[in-house]
Amino acid sequence: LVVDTADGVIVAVRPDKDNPVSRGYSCPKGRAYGKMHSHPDRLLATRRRRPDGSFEVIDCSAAIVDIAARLQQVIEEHGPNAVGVFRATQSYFSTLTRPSLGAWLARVGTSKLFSSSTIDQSAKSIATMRMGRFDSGLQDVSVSDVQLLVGINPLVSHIGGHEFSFPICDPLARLREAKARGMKLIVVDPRRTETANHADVFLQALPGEDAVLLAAFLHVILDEGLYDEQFCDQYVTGLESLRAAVSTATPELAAERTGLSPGDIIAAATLFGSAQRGCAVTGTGPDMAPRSNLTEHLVNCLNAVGGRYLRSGEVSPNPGVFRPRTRRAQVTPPSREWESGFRSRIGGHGTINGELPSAILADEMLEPGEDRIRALIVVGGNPAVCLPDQERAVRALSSLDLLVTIDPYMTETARLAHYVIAPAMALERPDHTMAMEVSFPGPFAQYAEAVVAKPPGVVEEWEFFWELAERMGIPITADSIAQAAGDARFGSIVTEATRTSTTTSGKPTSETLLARLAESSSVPLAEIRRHRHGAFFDARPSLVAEAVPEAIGHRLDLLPDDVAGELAAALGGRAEGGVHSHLLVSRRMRDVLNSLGRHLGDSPSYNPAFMHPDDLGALQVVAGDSVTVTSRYGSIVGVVRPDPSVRRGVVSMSHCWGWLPGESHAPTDGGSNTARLISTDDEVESINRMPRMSAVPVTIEALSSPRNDIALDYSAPST
Ligand SMILES: Nc1nc2c(c(=O)[nH]1)N[C@H]1C(S)=C(S)[C@@H](COP(=O)(O)OP(=O)(O)OC[C@H]3O[C@@H](n4cnc5c(=O)[nH]c(N)nc54)[C@H](O)[C@@H]3O)O[C@H]1N2
Ligand SMILES: Nc1nc2c(c(=O)[nH]1)N[C@H]1C(S)=C(S)[C@@H](COP(=O)(O)OP(=O)(O)OC[C@H]3O[C@@H](n4cnc5c(=O)[nH]c(N)nc54)[C@H](O)[C@@H]3O)O[C@H]1N2
Ligand SMILES: [Mo]
Repeated sequence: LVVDTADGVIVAVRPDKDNPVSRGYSCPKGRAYGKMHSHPDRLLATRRRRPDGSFEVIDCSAAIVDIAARLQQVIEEHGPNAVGVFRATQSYFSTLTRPSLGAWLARVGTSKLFSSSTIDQSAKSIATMRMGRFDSGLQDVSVSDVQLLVGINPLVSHIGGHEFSFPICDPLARLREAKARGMKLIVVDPRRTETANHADVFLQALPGEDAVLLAAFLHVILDEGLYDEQFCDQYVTGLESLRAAVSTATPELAAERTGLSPGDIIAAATLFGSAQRGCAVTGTGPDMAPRSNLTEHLVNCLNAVGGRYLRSGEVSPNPGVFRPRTRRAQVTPPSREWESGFRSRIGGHGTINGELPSAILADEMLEPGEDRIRALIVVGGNPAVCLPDQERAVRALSSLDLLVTIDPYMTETARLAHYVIAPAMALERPDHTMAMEVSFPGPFAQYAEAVVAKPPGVVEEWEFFWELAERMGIPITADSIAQAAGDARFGSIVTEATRTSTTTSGKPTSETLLARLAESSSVPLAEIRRHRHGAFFDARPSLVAEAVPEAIGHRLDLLPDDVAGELAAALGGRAEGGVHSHLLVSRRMRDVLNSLGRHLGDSPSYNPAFMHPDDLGALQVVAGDSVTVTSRYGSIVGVVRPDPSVRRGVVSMSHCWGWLPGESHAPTDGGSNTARLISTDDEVESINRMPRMSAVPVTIEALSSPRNDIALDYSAPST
């Protein structure tokens, strides 16, 4: 982005034509950055909640002294596991945040780390840890003859990186380039999405049955011999068991489950299987629907039997810059992290990438017990609206001895907090691309100075953890932060050395810390800084290397026992959910990022219930009318909007909207919270306890007083 300033104030945010990744592309959320910084609702100082519920401004350092004392008391009385952290979307966008949090967590010694990823796409981690990973990476959109996209809409979501085939920037241009080369696009989605509009084959499947659909793809591909025998001989195990397991996954069965025709399923599977190169990828759709862990496993099986990975000697598109790595044509075997180490007292869950499942977070706060979470720090997230089962989540957040959130706005979560720390926003701090570099299409790096001065009352997230650690008598250091950044998960897991380091050093500046993290870079930071618009640092193309000797003989496990059981259950029957009229699916909206940006003025003021016009006709409602959307677990009001791109029988609504339970508003003022329709106990996946957050069975009924000018608590509609 290019930012214009006048007298130290942001006046415009524009795309950067000279940036080789974005090439002059920008998304509306990026262009809104200026507004987000200077919005009248922006917090410019820390707040503390008074006993009467109102908030007072307090000096940040004084707040940190209080918070440190209260945390120490909790730890003394109940141990470190009474302290929890929820880190979410905005903690990923500044390089120093997660490593400093990781270094602090290691010193505290708590295992209670939660994040948005276990209510997002952690099925991908489960699948990788159950099957193993081929380290060279997938044949992505830039080198493919075919792409199979299942429940992902990169043209709007900009979801990107090595797991997603698309880079995060300028997805439409990249798709067009690939299609001009002859790439065929297959899209599976209950909505004809912006991405599906470019598909050669669009399968408008009913949601929630992707596992059976993909099993049928495998059935066709293995039957017709459309797989890579040589690759399978060398790198997989379980091929014959998989073949037997999908023998009953006929195109007819998948057709019955998904509402597609057997012929269309066979044609799509054949197109995918007979292409030479290209992979299958998913987004949030299948990972939020039932059987998400199985679905991801079958996606990986499709890629594995086809050998859809880069081979040694091929160009490795993104070897990284700040975190350089050699990609190798070899298998990292299954790891099943959750089977050893810490177990949660709620549900007995192990960790996934060092984190516990967020579906147990509310119970971890509510259920009596010694290591009950009594103090929670929230970093860049809004758990009061994002956690499934909102009522329980808010009850839990309200029950804490100490809730601290670092957030530039007075969000629903902030209103429940004891302290709200006002952070510096993106344009007020220097940063580089270390944390994001896997999302770029090549070895891109950029360093950006702060564009405008940091307002006096705000701190960077890393400074908060630095000062907090110091006040708690467990200092963190530039070295320990760098170590946490050096971890494969960028700040999740921390080594023994970090845990025990006690040497204090003077507080660095952001610049020196960023430089410390860049010491492992393949290009000197000074050289990166010379390219103000960023650059690809690939003087010599990096090639995929041969396997290391220890990795020879490692194989991808196509059908571990637990997956076999899940597959048999999926083929045995639909993921039913009682009597219902529609299936609710998740979706992203263009101008908002989860709960962020709802109040900026340009974006819609609520999250419409998008439905097919014929479904609206059947309900005798018209655009703007209110309906109740009722699941087995809760009920909300939605304001309908006709959308012929949505399959009949499906309602598509975005998440992280709405108010706190009990607050009364017109449905068009702030929208409604779909998390109220979700259970964290029933219909959850094993291992990561992922709730059923898409393909949720709901009954839709017209409200007797359908106009939206009525004020009501949308949680308890008065029909
Ligand atoms: N503008 C904008 N961009 C965003 C976000 C945002 O809020 N706004 N959020 C960001 C975040 S946090 C994330 S995780 C990513 C997500 O990135 P994506 O996953 O690409 O986001 P969605 O638009 O929700 O796309 C999911 C698609 O899955 C479909 N779907 C739902 N259920 C099913 C199902 O059972 N089966 C199949 N096959 N499809 C299904 C939906 O119709 C939808 O089109 O986006 C990121 N980008
Ligand atoms: N029912 C249902 N629930 C869902 C989903 C769904 O599809 N359906 N999607 C799930 C997914 S994929 C995700 S990722 C989660 C999202 O859950 P969260 O990540 O918790 O939600 P966000 O709204 O992205 O929260 C980001 C917060 O960071 C704040 N923020 C903005 N800028 C900064 C900054 O510079 N520093 C700091 N510290 N904070 C900042 C914002 O004000 C906001 O409160 O929701 C999940 N929940
Ligand atoms: Mo997400």
